[in-house]
Amino acid sequence: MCGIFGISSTKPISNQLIKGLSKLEYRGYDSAGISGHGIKNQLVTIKATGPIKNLNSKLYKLQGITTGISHTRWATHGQPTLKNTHPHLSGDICTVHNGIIENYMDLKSYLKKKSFVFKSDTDSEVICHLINYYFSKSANMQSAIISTANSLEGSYALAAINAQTPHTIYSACKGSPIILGKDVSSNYISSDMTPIVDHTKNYIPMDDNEFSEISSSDIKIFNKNKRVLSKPTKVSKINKNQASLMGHKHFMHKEIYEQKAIIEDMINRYVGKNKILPNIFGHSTDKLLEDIKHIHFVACGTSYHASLVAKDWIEQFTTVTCTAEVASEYKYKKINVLPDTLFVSISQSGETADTISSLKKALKLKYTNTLAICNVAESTLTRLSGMNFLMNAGPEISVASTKAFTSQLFTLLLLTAIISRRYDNTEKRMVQDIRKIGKKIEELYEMEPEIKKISTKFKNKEHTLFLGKGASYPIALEAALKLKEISYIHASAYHSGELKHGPLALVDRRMPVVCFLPDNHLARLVLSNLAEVEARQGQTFIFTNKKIAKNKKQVKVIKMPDCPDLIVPILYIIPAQLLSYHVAIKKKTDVDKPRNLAKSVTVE
Ligand code: F1P
Repeated sequence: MCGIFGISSTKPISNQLIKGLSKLEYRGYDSAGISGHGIKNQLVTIKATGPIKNLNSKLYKLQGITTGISHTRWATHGQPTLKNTHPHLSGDICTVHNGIIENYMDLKSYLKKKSFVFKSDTDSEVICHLINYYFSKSANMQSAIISTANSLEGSYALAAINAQTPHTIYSACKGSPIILGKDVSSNYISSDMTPIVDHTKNYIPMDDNEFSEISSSDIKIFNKNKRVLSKPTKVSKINKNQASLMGHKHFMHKEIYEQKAIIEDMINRYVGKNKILPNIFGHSTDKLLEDIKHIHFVACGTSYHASLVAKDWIEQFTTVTCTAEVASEYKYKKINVLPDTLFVSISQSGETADTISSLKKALKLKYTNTLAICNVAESTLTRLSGMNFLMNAGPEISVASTKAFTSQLFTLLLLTAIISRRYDNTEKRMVQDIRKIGKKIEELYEMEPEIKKISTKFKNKEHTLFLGKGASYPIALEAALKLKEISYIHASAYHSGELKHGPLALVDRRMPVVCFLPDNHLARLVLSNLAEVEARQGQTFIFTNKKIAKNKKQVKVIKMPDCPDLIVPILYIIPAQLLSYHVAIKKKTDVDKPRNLAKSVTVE
C-alpha cells in the first residue's frame, strides 16, 4: 500500500527518489508523485498516474533538488487520478501521507470555513491544509506538525516540506510506520527499509506519537512536548541484492523456487538430530511453551491460512486448544483469555494494520505472552511483540505470498514439535519427518512442465472449486486465494464434506474441481466426496500419491511424492502455487503486481 520515501542530502537526489519509489512498488500503488525544494527554495511537484516510470518525462523539473519527499498512492478515498495523487500542496507546504484520517470530513468543513480550497477527494489533503493553518499562526513547523497531529483521528505516517524552511523534512507517525535512515551527508525517511538499504544500513524506527525533523546533516526526533528524544541507531540485516529476479521472469516464480533452500536453511538453524534446538522462539521460551494450554492465532490472508494449518497440527498432536482468527475480526470481538494462553500473530510484512492493532489489543489482555512470527526484522509487529520469530525468508516481492507461507508453516511445525515435547516420543518422530521436507520439495519442482500443461484447462474458466479435509482444507483455501489473486478467476474453497450442503449445485461438466487428497486416514472420506463431483461430471483435478492415483484412471490426477502426513500441507501447496502462476501467465495478468492488491496492507 502507499509508500513514502524522502531524502535530505548535500547532492542532487531526483534520480535517487525515483529509484527509491521503485523499491516501494512491491507494496502496491496506482499513482506516484515527488516534491522538492527547487530554485530559490520554491516547491516543485511532479505527479503521474500508473507506473512510476510515467514520472520520468517530468523529472527534469526536479533537477538539482537536494531535499524532497515522494509517495506511491494506493487509492482508498478518491479514485487513482492526478488530482488525488500525493504530494498535496497548501501555500508553501507539501505533504505525503499513508494511513486513513477518520475525522477528515469534520476537519475539511472546518478548514473550508477558514477559506482553504480543497483540490482532491482524499482524506490526506486535510493534513496539508492543517499544517499550513497552524504554521500561519506559529511560524514554527514543529509546533504546526504537533498541533496537526493533535487534530487527527485515525492512522498516519506523514512527511512534509515547507518552502520557508528549506532543506528539512518533517514527519509524524501514529499507527503507520516511518523509518529514518542515517548516512554521512544524507538522511532518509521511508515507510520501510527497502529503499534505504541501497544507501545505508543505519536506521532509527519512529514510534507512535513521535515527530522528526531531518536535514542532510542531522536527525532530530521529538515528542508532543517538543522534548528531543535520544533513540539508538540500529543496523539493518537486509541485504540489498536479495530483491532481484536472478534470471526468473517473475518474483513469484523466483520465490516459489526459493522455498527448498529457505526450509533447508531453517532446518540447519533450528533442528537438531532428535529435537528442535533450545529456545528458538527466544530466551526461556521452551519453559513458557511447556506450560501453555491455549493459543490464539491472529493473522490476515495467506498468513491466516498458515494459522489454520497450525491449529490443526497443534490440536492433533497435543492437548493445547487453539483458535485462529482473522485480524480484522479479532479486533472488534470480545475475547475471553483463559489462564496460560499464548497470543501468536503471523505476518509476512509485520506491517499489516489489522494484525498490528490486534496485537495492540492483545497486549492489554491477560495473555501469558505474545509471539510474532514475521519475515521482516525491522517491522512494527516485531517491535511491539513480546516474543519474536524471524523467518529470514528474504524479501518477498510478489504480492501473492508463496515462500512466506511455507516458511510460516515450517515455523509453526517447529512450534508444534516443541509443544509436543511433553508427550513421549512425538518430537523425535516429528523431527524425522521435518528433515525430509527439502528433498521432497526438489521432487515437486520436477512437476512444473505437467502443471504448466494442466494450467491450459483453467485459462478460460470463470469459476473453480478447491476441496480439502483436515489440514488440507487450509491448503485448499490458500490455493484458491492464489488463483483469485493473480489470475482473477473466481475460486472458492470448501471442506470436501461440505460439498453436498450447497456447493454441489454449482458442479457440472464445465466446473473445474481441484482436490488435495493426501494418502491418510481421511482419504476414504474425501474419495466419497469426489465421487459426488464425478457423478455430476465435474472436471476433477486431484493432487494425490501414486497409490490412490492407481484407482482414479478416469480423472486428472497430479501425482505427488509419497510423504509423511505431517508435512503434507507444506508440500501440497507448492504445485498449487505453480498452477496459479501458469494460469496467470496464460491469462497475461501482471503476476507480481495483481490489480487492486497491495503487498503491505497498512490500512484497516
Ligand atoms: C497479509 C496479506 C498477504 C497477501 C497480500 C496482502 O499480509 O493478506 O497474505 O499475500 O500480500 O496481505 P502479511 O500480514 O502476511 O504481511
